[in-house]
Amino acid sequence: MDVKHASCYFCTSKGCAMKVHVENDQVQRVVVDTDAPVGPGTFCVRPTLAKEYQEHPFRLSFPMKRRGPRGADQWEQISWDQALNEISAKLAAIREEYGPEAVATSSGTGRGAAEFAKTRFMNLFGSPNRFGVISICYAPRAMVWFATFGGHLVPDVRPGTTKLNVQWGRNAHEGGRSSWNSFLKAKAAGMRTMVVDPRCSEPARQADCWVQLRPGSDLLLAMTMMQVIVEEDLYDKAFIESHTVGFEQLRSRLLQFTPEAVSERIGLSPTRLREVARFFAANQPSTTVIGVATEHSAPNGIQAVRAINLLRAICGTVDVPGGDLISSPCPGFLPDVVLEANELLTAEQRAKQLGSDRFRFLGYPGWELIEKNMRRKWGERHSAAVNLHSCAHAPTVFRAMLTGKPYPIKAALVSCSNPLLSYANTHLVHDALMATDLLVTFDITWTPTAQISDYVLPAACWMERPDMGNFASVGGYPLVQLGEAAVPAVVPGRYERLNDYDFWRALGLRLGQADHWPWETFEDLWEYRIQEILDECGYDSFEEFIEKRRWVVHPPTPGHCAAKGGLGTPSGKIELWSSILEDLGYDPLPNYVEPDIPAEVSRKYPLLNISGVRVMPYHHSEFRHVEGFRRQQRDPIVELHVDLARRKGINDGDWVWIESPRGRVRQRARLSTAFDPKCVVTQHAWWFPEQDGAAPCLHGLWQSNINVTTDDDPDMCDPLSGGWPLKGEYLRCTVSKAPSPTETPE
Ligand SMILES: Nc1nc2c(c(=O)[nH]1)N[C@H]1C(S)=C(S)[C@@H](COP(=O)(O)OP(=O)(O)OC[C@H]3O[C@@H](n4cnc5c(=O)[nH]c(N)nc54)[C@H](O)[C@@H]3O)O[C@H]1N2
Ligand SMILES: Nc1nc2c(c(=O)[nH]1)N[C@H]1C(S)=C(S)[C@@H](COP(=O)(O)OP(=O)(O)OC[C@H]3O[C@@H](n4cnc5c(=O)[nH]c(N)nc54)[C@H](O)[C@@H]3O)O[C@H]1N2
Ligand SMILES: [Mo]
Repeated sequence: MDVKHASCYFCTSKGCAMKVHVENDQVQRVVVDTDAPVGPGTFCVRPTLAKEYQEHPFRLSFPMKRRGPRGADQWEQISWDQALNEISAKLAAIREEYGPEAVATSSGTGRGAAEFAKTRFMNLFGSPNRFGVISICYAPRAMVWFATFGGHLVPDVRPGTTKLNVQWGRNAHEGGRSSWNSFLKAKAAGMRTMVVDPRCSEPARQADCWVQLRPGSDLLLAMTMMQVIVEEDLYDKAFIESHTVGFEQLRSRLLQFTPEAVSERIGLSPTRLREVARFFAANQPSTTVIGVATEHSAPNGIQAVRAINLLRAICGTVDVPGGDLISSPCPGFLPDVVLEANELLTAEQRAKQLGSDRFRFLGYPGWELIEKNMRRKWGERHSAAVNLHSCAHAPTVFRAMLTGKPYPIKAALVSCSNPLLSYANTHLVHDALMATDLLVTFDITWTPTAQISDYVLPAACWMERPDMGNFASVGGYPLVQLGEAAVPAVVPGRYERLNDYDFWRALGLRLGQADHWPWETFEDLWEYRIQEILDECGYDSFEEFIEKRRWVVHPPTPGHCAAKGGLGTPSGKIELWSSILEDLGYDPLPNYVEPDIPAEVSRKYPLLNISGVRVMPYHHSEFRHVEGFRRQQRDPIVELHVDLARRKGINDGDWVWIESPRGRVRQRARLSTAFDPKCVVTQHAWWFPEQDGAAPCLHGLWQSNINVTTDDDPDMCDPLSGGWPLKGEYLRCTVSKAPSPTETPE
């Protein structure tokens, strides 16, 4: 039996090192490589289910072309050549008639390190309309770092130095097993812990300080903590003096955020707010991880992220040992940004990116300002990749598909994403995708989105391709941790899959891009990216690197603030007052925007829906088809406070309607006392592969998928990122007892 070293992509962007035991090109067993710098330790159950996943009959194995009307679940198996020839001919015709911008791509949470290839394809094709969930996940948080600190922040959890570990709107217990590992280690090493969460999550339960705020009030909390810290003289004057700009403006802004002024909206007493601020200030240096809940809390999401970062800055815990360090690119490695061919998309085409006139921070306007400064600090090989830091605004793209305004979007290429489950307002997304002339889904398994597509193409999974964690390519941590394909992507007669890189290249070759894809295989590409590292180690090839080394790590170091030229921001300092936001026409300091909710809506839908809390072992919409995963949780769960449940006559295990102005779905009740009775906690991305694939069922798409109830009205989106509300004041609902879906499928 062979042991292959692969990079796991069962979840977001981690690329944990795995040992895959293989016999006759078949996976036998997968175990975590505990020697690697990054891994889940012993916490992750997913590797034990890898074999079942890789071999599953629900996987896509050959290209499929629709027969009959869209959604009829009638398919013809075709060859890759036929599929790619027909799709590229259609794309060329659309480009001819409507312009390249009429072709859009959808991206998900970043599955594998080939998103740069999609961007390269689109830049060469001439379209700026790559849209994706990056509008609501990680990218805006990182853009705030870039605008404020000129680089990524990474926690330097250092026993003996770090005093406090903060998890702000983050539940590493379910969502990130490697960070859960480090949370436990921090506790064991005697550090204090603080968790900011409306819900008593597992980290909150174990924390020294749990701050139970009202959903969506993070900006107010961070601002009032700063107000107290400044008023009580608990901030780091020397650090502010030497390394920041805009403190006086910030100080004036803080005056309106006294604990008394914000107490009611946060749901904590002024005394408690002062206690929390003092606890934070007294325990420095600290490290803070900010979770996705902030980005999901329009309209105050991205400015909340700013406020939390300013809080760290005024306490002097950035760029110092035991605090949050500013991360540099990995020496010798070519990051995504140099492979994206960004220079080939003209200014004229960039200006057409949908939604970027309104949501400028995450469109080209914001990216171009940031990129200029990142380049000054870090050179060509900085980590502000376009695929992760600039995109079209998905809700605006969907509306263009439906209305042809401001111009038509005729084709959508979907890969690494499942739009019918992951974007808000599923009815609108469904109608928009149905309105296109060409819909292609390139995925690992059948999905509801695949079911309404014209072409459904089989993607290689992580065991079938070489890959690397996103750290040094976009994630900003100077770690290259590579893996090889454990089994082939093509086994004649059994399956013919392509990895994402090969797919975009193959499409590009058919659309006049032949000069721009010199790397024939994904392995060639990796070899090119690590050539300097290979030279330094004296290795000849990618294969030799895998055999002898597999990872290179250069841990970040402190001292960038004081370095010559300073930081990668316009002033070279930490920008408390952001000149980039000012240039984009935004408030350069965090400010609170009052959510605009009609009285009738808040009366009819009084509950705040915390949608999409993570649960192991699922990852968004994935794995529902794998019995080994499903056995661990069969049905979608809505958590209800016992008082609310009692009032509504709902018992533990009952099915429950969750209803909003957009629609209603059913999940099963689990009663709890871990949060305020005005909140409900729902799971997202549920569908049922065992149900009929044909429309209207689409594998149970409409039964429990919480995004049937969420909204993506651009007026509700975050003014900076365009992120749609998935938590916070704008996501309201009501609940009632429902019949079981098996009795009344509706
Ligand atoms: N209501 C609500 N909605 C949410 C959230 C929430 O909290 N609440 N969370 C949001 C967040 S943060 C995110 S990141 C998004 C996630 O949104 P998505 O990333 O769209 O997640 P999935 O819906 O699971 O879709 C991923 C698809 O990619 C496929 N896939 C996996 N790996 C590969 C690969 O290597 N190649 C190819 N071609 N395909 C692959 C999977 O099989 C799956 O069908 O959901 C968002 N949606
Ligand atoms: N098992 C599993 N793990 C995953 C994923 C998955 O689908 N499944 N998805 C991955 C992805 S793409 C992402 S983005 C991450 C997300 O992971 P996290 O960033 O940890 O996000 P969540 O788990 O959605 O929420 C974390 C906590 O935020 C709290 N919260 C809700 N609203 C608010 C609020 O307004 N303010 C504050 N401060 N807290 C709030 C919730 O109660 C929850 O406990 O998880 C990743 N890991
Ligand atoms: Mo995410």
